[in-house]
Order: sequence, then C-alpha cells, then structure tokens
Amino acid sequence: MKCSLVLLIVSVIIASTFGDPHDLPEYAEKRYHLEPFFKTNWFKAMQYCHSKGMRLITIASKEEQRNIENFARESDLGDESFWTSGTSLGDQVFYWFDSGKKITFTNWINGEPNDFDSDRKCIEILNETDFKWNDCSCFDNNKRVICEENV
Ligand SMILES: [Ca+2]
Repeated sequence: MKCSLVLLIVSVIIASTFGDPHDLPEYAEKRYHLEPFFKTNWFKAMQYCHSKGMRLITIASKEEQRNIENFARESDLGDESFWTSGTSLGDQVFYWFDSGKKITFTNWINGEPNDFDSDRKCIEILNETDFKWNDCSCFDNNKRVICEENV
C-alpha cells in the first residue's frame, strides 16, 4: 500500500514536470525532408513528396513558418527557393493543395502576390527574402523540394 502511494506521488510529479507528451505545439508534430539532389517544378515536387508517402509543405501558422525556416537554414544550401503546396490552380484564391484549406496565415514579400498575368499560381519561399512568400509560375524548374509528414 505504501509502495503504491509512493509510486502514485512519483507519477504525478513526473507528469507535472514533463507534461503530456501529446500536448506539443502544432509545428512540433511534423517531420520535414529536404530533397538535396534536384530542383524541379511544382508538379514534380508534389509527385515526389507523394511518392515518399509525404506531402509538399504547408505553412498554416507563424510557428510552422519558423520551423521550416530553421529546417531550411540547417540544410545550409545558401540562397535557394523552395516549393510550398500553396497554389491558386483552378481557383481565384490561394489554398493549400494537400489540405484543401484556404490560406489564412500569410508571409508574403511586400508587393506579392502579383499575379497580374495570371501565370503565377504556385507559392515559393525564398532564403534570400528571409523565407517570405512569392507567387510564381508552377512550371519554374529551379526550386527545391521540402516534404512533410505528421509524426
Ligand atoms: Ca510574384
């Protein structure tokens, strides 16, 4: 009896010290994968992530933005741009392709999106602009791919 009481007290102390392991911020629930060997267009990027059982990145909050920035910086690739799953293909507004959700949190470069010729329907993030967003042609072949999955 004494032993189980001590065990219970220790359990409560551990739980209150370390918290519930499921109670993590949203950004901590994703794992990222950077493809270091090729650059490609948005469609191939999407296909590549799906082939790995992952998704092209979605940035739904400030925390996710910061997490992806840190991840991309750690890759140490220098000035690069990276595809996100953000697009306005088939729509008049930008949405996250994999979740189908309208984009609410944004981090555009000043003056963006500038879709004046209706040809810039996919969202890239650029190292050189502190990972702010730009709408560009989905057919640009010069961007890197970051995939994500839930953990
Ligand atoms: Ca643009």
